[in-house]
Order: sequence, then C-alpha cells, then structure tokens
Amino acid sequence: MTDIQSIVVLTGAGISAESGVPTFRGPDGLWEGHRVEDVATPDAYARDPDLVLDFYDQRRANLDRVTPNEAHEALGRLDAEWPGELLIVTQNVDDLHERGGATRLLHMHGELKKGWCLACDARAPFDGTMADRPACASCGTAGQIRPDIVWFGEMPYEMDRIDDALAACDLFVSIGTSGAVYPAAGFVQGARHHGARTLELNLEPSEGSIFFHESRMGRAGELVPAWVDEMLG
Ligand code: BV8
Repeated sequence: MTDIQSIVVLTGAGISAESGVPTFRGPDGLWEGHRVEDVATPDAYARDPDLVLDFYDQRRANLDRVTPNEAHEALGRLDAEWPGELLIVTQNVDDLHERGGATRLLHMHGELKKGWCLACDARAPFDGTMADRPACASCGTAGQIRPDIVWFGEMPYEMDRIDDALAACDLFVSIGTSGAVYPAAGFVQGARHHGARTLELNLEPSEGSIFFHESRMGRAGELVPAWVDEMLG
C-alpha cells in the first residue's frame, strides 16, 4: 500500500448496521415496512407528506439511540492519521461518521439532521419533528420544511467534487453497500477507469463485486479496523 496517496471511501447502510440502524434491502426488501417508492420520492412527499415526514422523523429520532461502531471509529482514525488525500463519501443520512470522528466527509444523499425550507430555499441543521410543520428559522414560514435528503429522481449532492476525487484517487474502497443505486453504484467503474485500485468490504457480494480488484466478505466492524491498520502500517 506504499504507492497509495489519495483514497476515496464510499459507505452505505451496511457500515451502520452494527450500530442498530436498519439497512434498506434487508430480507424483506422494504424500507422499515415501507416500499421505497412510497417514502423516498418527491411524488410520495407530494402525495402523502404526513407519511413521508413521519418516516424521516422516526429515523431522525432513532439517531439519539444509536452510537458509532468500530467501523465508523476506524475511519475516524484513518481521517486523523492519513497524511495523503482522503474523501469519505457516504450514501447514509445518519450522523454516525461525524460522531465516529470523520471530518473529510460528504453526504451525497443528504442528512436526517438537516432541513430544507421550500419557501426560502434555506438549508439548515434540523432536529425534532417535521410532521408538526414547524416554522422556518430563516423566513418564518410554517409547514414548508422538508427533509434535506436526496430522493429517487433527485440529483445527489456535490457530484463534481466526487467525480474529481474519483478521477484522482489511487485507491477506492466501498464499504457496506449493495451497489443497487446510481450514481453511487457506478463509482467503482469510474475510479477503475482512472487507474485506481478498487477494494470492496461487505457482508456479502454486492451487485458491483465484479468491478472490484479485491472483495473481502465479512462484518464492517471487523474488516474496516483491520483495513485501516493495514493502511496506517
Ligand atoms: C439520480 C436517501 C438523476 C434516502 C437514497 C435505472 C437504471 C439505473 C438508474 C436508475 C434507473 N431508474 C432510476 C434510476 C436512478 C435511481 C436509481 O439508481 N434507482 C435504482 C433503484 C435502480 N437513482 C436516483 O434516482 C438518484 N438520482 O439518478 O438523479 C438526475 C439527473 C439529473 C437531474 C436530476 C436527477 C438518487 C438516488 C438516491 C436515493 N436516496 N437514500 C433515504 O435514506 O431515505 S438511496 C439509498 O439506497 C441509500 O442512500 C443508498 O444510496 C441506496 C442503497 O442502499 P445501501 O446503502 O447500499 O444499503 P442496502 O440496504 O441496499 O445494502 C446494504 C449492504 O450492506 C448490503 O450489501 C449488505 O450485505 C451489507 N451489510 C449489511 N450488514 C453489514 C453489511 N456490510 C458490512 N457489515 C455489515 N454488518
């Protein structure tokens, strides 16, 4: 690993699983009892805002009951000690990477603890519940705050920054994601196209496993600390 200077890490729900945060495509394939189309799309929000707001209110409230696991903390250690370039791109909307010490971090699908006011377009930290239609701290309008979360059909955040990092990285590591959703699922091909080594750490083969030079199967809580120890020598 001596010729590695720049690293991009992509994480998905699997890295938070051992913290007790449910993944999306579990055995029943539903998102906490919901079909993804019924809760994670702009149409769903327009059609049934109470259902959507409550779905996210529950997940936001759950954050106070979960803590970072060894995988989050290992990435926090890598972030603190890695002398080269590092960007952790998470598909997760929880705050466990931050709480595990990550700072060179980007939430490409937004965050549970952020709100977006559709009246004044302000995005701001948000805790509490949206179902009771709180007023916006910036413009005072009530009932216009939606989750600052990227739904299906919406453009993920900071794609230019991600694409630049993928083009420049020597190593791309994917942790705890099924490789089911684009554009994140295509990052491995982009990185590989630019000559990066590619490594997958996952409980089971993902839909994109064939694109990785190396795949290690197991729990993130075991594989990520071991990999970080390798990198920090
Ligand atoms: C866009 C936030 C365009 C919401 C999420 C047809 C073909 C290709 C693409 C499309 C298509 N039709 C539509 C599309 C586009 C669509 C898409 O990809 N659809 C899929 C279903 C085919 N994508 C989009 O719409 C994206 N936007 O394309 O915009 C555009 C262009 C111009 C202008 C405007 C728009 C936006 C997608 C973002 C949706 N939002 N999340 C929320 O959280 O509620 S997606 C959500 O699912 C996640 O964020 C993540 O991205 C995705 C996959 O979830 P995972 O994180 O991978 O979790 P999952 O449960 O699936 O897997 C967990 C994995 O962990 C498993 O492999 C498991 O084995 C492993 N695991 C479990 N435990 C452990 C573990 N691993 C290690 N240790 C453990 N302990």
